Amino acid sequence: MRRALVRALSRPLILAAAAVAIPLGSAAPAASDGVVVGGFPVDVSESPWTVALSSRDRFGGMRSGQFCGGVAVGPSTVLTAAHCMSEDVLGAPPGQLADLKVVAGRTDLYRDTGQEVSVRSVWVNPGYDSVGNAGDFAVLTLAQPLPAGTVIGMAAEGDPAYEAGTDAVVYGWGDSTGFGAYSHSLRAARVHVLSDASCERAYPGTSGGTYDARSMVCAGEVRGGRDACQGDSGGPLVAQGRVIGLVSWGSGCGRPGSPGVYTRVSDAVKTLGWTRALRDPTRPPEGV
Ligand code: 4AZ
Repeated sequence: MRRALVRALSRPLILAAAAVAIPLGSAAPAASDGVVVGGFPVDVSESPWTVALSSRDRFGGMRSGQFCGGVAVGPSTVLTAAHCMSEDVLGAPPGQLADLKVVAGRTDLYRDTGQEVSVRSVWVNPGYDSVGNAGDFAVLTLAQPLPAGTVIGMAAEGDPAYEAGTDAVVYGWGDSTGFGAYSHSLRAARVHVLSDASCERAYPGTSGGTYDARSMVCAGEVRGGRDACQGDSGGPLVAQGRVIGLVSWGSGCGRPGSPGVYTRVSDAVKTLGWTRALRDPTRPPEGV
């Protein structure tokens, strides 16, 4: 649950110790499944638009300071979850975090490959509802552009990639067991876009949030097993070569009957007025 993430992240050192103590290859209980439950390792070169959000001041240096995921949608523009920028997670408003960075091109957070780019400004969706979780997106504008080729296109409203049954992949460095075993290497999990009805049934107004099809996408596996998990928040859900969702919330990780809930990227695009930029790929979105 999203609140669990917030609680967990306020104890970064304990988490970091857990990541070391629990080897990723160890047999995890079937109910665990986290990217990520039920996932597999990937090299970031296969998904260069998947970035890690980092603050060593707040989360310690062991895993490059990673605390959330993000997705590069323009050379200097990263989309992430609004809740990743909350004071609960960061301990301060994002503007007061001096070392907020985006890490690109680094599969293994224990290494220093790829680039770290400072975040110049943070824009949090003013319509974000931290109770129901609607509108869970924020835009980071980077101090320098990312290397060419790191950007993925966004799926606009009506894109067939949102149809239930579509194959999708979620990427992240989050919990791979459901028990706080944060991955140091990037993982991915194959899931399916599920009907809005399946998330409406699962989340009619639970303590964790309320499913709202206008601003959320439902994805996972009917039988559970593959899912995003804590620490994956803000990272991309990709279908048909476009980003359709950002990891947002859900009840547990990989549980049957409790799919993952993702921020609907087309809703962010609409709110941000990026629709024109989408139609003209020579003009990628640059901030807001
Ligand atoms: C979280 O706490 C979180 N299983 C993210 C995704 C899901 C659950 C929790 C979906 O960040």
